[in-house]
Amino acid sequence: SLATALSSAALAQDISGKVVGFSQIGSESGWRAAETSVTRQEAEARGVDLKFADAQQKQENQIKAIRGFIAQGVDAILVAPVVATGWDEVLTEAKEAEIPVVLLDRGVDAPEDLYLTSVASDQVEEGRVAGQWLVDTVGAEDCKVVELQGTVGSTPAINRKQGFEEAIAGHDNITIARSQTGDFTRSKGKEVMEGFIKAENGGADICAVYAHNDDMAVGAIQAIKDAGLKPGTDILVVSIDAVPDIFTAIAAGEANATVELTPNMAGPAFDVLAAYWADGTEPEKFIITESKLYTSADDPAGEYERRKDLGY
Ligand code: GZL
Repeated sequence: SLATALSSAALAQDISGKVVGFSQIGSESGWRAAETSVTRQEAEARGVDLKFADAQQKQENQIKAIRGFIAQGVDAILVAPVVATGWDEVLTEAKEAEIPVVLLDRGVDAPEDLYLTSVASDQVEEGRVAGQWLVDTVGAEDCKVVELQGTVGSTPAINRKQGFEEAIAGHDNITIARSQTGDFTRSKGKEVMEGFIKAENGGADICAVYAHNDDMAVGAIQAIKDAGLKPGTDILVVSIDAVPDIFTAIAAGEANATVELTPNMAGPAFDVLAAYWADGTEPEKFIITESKLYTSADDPAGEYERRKDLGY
């Protein structure tokens, strides 16, 4: 399992018995559920006592949880910050309590000395990879795109929009006609796509949907089918996360491309914490995970098998 992929350095620095608080956003997407599952596995493999708090996507619940961890005197705090702003005060309280904070999978607009490190993908690059796939696929053909954005104010939503726009800039045949948040969920993604279809001639004028995560893409696929259109051919589908269900859709020809986001942000987090606890080693401030493109040419059925047991 992922837990056996421990780096030798991490194994060398025994951190069993450490208590780590984890302020998780919630379970808005399959990817988030997998991140939680893998984090529990990585903690268990290291003998770390993980205190888990689910915020139901509310920042105030995350702030409350972090204050609780500080009061408990935990050895470190992991935070997946639901939005980018509003963290300075609570992160300062953690710093004053000398409790290291590691950010997972999203960033914050706060001074970098308020957290030990951030483990995340380059979300602008994810958007670029998705946009470049569309540029390469449509060539000179006109292509009207509709965009399902992630959670408003979150770094993935801001950055994935920026990256996609960078990739299609200079290709005037590709335009983003409509863009709205689906909050990273299947249900909202389906609902917003239904609105886009109604507004665009029953979907006949839509060439592609770009979804900031696979869950919204899966919702959009259902809306496209309900409208009597073929997802993957009448309307191209490109998204991000590489969850098992998007590989099922790609194998069926109902989705076209996804950009991988590893759910294992906790492994690198525990590795740098082990070094920090051992001798105060300060890690690099940003640990960037890989963003790999997958299409129907990349054994989607096999990729489904490789991911199906990771807790999505
Ligand atoms: C991105 C992460 C996003 C995923 C979504 O790093 O924060 O949040 O892409 C999840 O699936 O909801």
